Amino acid sequence: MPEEKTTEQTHRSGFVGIIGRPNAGKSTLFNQLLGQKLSIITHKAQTTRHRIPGFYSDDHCQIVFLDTPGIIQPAYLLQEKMMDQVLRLRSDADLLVHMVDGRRVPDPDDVVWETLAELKLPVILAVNKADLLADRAAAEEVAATCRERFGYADAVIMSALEGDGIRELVDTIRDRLPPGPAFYPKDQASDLSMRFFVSELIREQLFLLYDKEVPYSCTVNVVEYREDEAIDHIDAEIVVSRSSQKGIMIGKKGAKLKELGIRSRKEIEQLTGRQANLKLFVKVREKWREKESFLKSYGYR
Ligand SMILES: Nc1nc2c(ncn2[C@@H]2O[C@H](COP(=O)(O)OP(=O)(O)OP(=O)(O)O)[C@@H](O)[C@H]2O)c(=O)[nH]1
Ligand SMILES: [Mg+2]
Repeated sequence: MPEEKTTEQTHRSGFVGIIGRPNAGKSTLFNQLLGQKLSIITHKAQTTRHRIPGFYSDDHCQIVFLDTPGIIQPAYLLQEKMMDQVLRLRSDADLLVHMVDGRRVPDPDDVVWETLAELKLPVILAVNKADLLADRAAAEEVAATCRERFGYADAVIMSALEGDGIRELVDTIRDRLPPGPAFYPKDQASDLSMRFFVSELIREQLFLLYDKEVPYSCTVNVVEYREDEAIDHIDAEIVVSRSSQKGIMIGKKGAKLKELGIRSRKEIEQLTGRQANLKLFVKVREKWREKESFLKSYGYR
């Protein structure tokens, strides 16, 4: 039987927030859905700090996925801003995907359940990291436990890392979206600037290269982005929150900062497909994570 043709009346579109505890695999899923690396991924918790839109388009639908920071109980203003990005979904999203690391179902008193209730939207459960579970039955058991704690509209078992279950998830989402036209041209992937993606790639390498609390005390700010014919000239500040962190950032004879620059440049060149001349500077902004004006100027609104 020929596939039913999508018409203006049957085309679907909507906004879908991806939420869950830190490290559940939200950004891994987001990138898999979009077929490209828009969000940064590390093995460390609280990698994502912003709400990042990514546009999934096919002949039948357009889904604006919103990657979000992991849900936590905020301890300082930056974390409050991160949680605002999640709570804002209440008015901006049609539907949520709640991603759970199959090995770590949140406890009944976890802030995640409260947040889900607060958002008042239909939620699809995604039991992730199925590749690390014994078998399908173990994943089904995780889904059943989650369903005792929240009234999900549907559930999917997946491995975002291996790309398993992605198709099923997209089909499940599409069936629940309202009819409507595309919001963006179908070949567009996001509406954030190249400056933003570049600063994120540097932050990713920073998370991977530095230990303990240092990555959590830093942000990256692209201050100059100039395209020449053959090469992009990019200047970026690494902002730290204490003067003692400046030395750690730079390392002996500047070796650590140099390494960060080399690794970041490779990632940036892969994203842009162009040569990059990247310069990094370290700047101390005492307690920037707790100050509204700094947060605002570094894009944490
Ligand atoms: N084995 C396995 N690892 C996964 C899977 N999905 C994600 N990971 C890993 O889990 C870690 C966290 O992944 P992220 O995608 O950054 O998780 P996140 O939920 O976006 O984390 P935050 O941004 O910190 O909230 C990374 O090391 C991923 O490679 C999966 O399906 N299987
Ligand atoms: Mg993330």
